[in-house]
Amino acid sequence: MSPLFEKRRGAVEKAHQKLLSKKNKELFSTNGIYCRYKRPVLTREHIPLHWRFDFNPETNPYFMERIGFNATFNAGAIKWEGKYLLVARVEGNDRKSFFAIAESLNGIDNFRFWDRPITLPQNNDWDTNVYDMRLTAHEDGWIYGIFCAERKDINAPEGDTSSATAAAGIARSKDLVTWERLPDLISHGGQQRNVVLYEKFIDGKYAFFTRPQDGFIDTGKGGGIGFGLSETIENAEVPEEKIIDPKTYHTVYEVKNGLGPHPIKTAKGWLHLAHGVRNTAAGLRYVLYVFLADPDDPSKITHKPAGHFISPLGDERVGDVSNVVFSNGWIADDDGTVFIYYASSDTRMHVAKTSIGQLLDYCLNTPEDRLYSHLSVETVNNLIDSNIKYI
Ligand code: M1P
Repeated sequence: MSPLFEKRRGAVEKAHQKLLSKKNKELFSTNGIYCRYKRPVLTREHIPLHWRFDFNPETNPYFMERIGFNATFNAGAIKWEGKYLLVARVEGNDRKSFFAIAESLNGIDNFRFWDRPITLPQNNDWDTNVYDMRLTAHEDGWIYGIFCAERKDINAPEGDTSSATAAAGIARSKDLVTWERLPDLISHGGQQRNVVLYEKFIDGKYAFFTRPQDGFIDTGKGGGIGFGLSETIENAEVPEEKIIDPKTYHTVYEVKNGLGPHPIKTAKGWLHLAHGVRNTAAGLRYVLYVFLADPDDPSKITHKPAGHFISPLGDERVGDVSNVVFSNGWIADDDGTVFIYYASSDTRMHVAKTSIGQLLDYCLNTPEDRLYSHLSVETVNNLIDSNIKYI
């Protein structure tokens, strides 16, 4: 064994262990709605060394990395056997992303990947790329992962090596290790990303939150968060999709939006987390927003605070796709604590902590977007007026 191999292996392993055992720190929150944590919870540096290095000194005398990874982001989340699990989108240097589970005992630090990434079975029409899994523990007894299955657009003109199509892939598991692949969701609303399966049957059918769009990036005449029912999950098809939260001029979801994780059930309704996209001179800006839906109908919005809930801040603003926060995973604990897992700039994962009480208060008492500047001023003046006797 070469001294270089030994020296480098020791140094790399030490740095990795140090990273995995670092504690996280809750940061003070001025808005009082949620608090961020100081460190990202998952980065590409968290990826196990045995996925990256050849540990054979004969074939890797310099102890060099053989398989490089670019990012870990857009993770689904679930509490499983007392542990906080993230199903991360792991992106290799080859640009392909796949799913891998990382677990933590407290939900805020020391996330460690399981031994191997998820082996996702393929249907006849292979996926080129898969990402952004939303997890649902359905009342039928399965845990479903709904994700974007991306393939080359076979109708693209010759020479166009970029155009792609997006569909909602469906896989299910009972142990999160072995996954069964089902046919992709059939939608008549065009392409699909950001699809979420609702946990209960509605009229004996599977219910999906969708995001129909005309193209791969542009929603075109489509767009908005949709909702549709499917007779079966084995050959899922939503014949109709009603738009429950449309994209809207001069809002934070003017260009497009999409549901994040599965909604959380509360006494006052279903809490939803979504992302909204607007255009700027610097490109698209992705933020998160929250809304509340009827306790008996998760597709009927009852309260919707104005503007963003979380926007990219500080270091979060910079990454592979800058000015983006995106979430497809949150976990509500039995004591009402809610951990929101969000990615920044398509690069790394963070956690923010809040509670069901805070989220409900936020939804019920934050003014709505009244869509005109002068009405925003009126809303501010209303608060000032009501504060006069207290300050
Ligand atoms: O790059 C930002 C996000 O873009 C897409 O989201 P949407 O479908 O709403 O445009 C997704 O590809 C997502 O993975 C990515 O984070």
